[in-house]
Amino acid sequence: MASASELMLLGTAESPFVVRVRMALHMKGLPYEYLQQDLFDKSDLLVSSNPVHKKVPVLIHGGKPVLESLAIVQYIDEAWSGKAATILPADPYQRATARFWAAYADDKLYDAYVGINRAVTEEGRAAKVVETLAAVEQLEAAFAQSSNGKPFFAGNSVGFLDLAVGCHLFWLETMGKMSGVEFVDTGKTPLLAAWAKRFGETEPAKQAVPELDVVVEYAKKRRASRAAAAAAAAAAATAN
Ligand SMILES: N[C@@H](CCC(=O)N[C@@H](CS)C(=O)NCC(=O)O)C(=O)O
Repeated sequence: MASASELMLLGTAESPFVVRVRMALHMKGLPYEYLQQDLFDKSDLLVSSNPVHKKVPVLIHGGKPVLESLAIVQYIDEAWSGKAATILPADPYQRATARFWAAYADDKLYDAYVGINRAVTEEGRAAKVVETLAAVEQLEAAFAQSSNGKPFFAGNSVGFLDLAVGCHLFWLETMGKMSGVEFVDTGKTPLLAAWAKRFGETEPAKQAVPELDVVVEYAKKRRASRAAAAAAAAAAATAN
């Protein structure tokens, strides 16, 4: 049994990758100490624990850092295998498929929706909206295949892929609010829309997902600072 001092999580409230780990810790009923990080002024602990990427989340278990959110979720599942339900599927083929779609969510979906906020032109933003919608449509098909008519990606209860995709939902909602687009739409992606609602009502999601207004404010600030940096760079280029 872990104690909070034995298990520490370095994170930020708005990071989907941190939310994913918090949901896994909640599923296993593990107490932990949460250390909020400032990514604009990184702590010595963050830099020394993750010297390669200097990113959150970092899980520190008994003084040893565990890195990369998907690897951390798998570590939690394996290190506390006897505690609560398992997170990864038992079947090797299902595990491999779940890992494939988890990687898809991080590579394609995350990249697309984050790109909406990072774009500095309307054209760039529109292109990323299209990419996000396409990624969500792929995940609709993945849900149909993985859930096999059951309520969650993992079947009757929340599992690895639910956490892997579910941690991105609040950002899709945030980007949806800011762009006026319903990314997980009951008409176009009905299975995913019903799952998203169901997933949002589960305890792991309720415990870990931040308030939408807070995330919208955060995203607006990030967008404004990027726009200001792009304008300053353009002005400097004209002056030279
Ligand atoms: N693939 C990593 C992604 C982690 C990541 O991108 N974290 C962001 C916050 S959402 C971060 O720490 N960024 C700080 C930086 O890039 O300097 C994971 O799954 O853990």
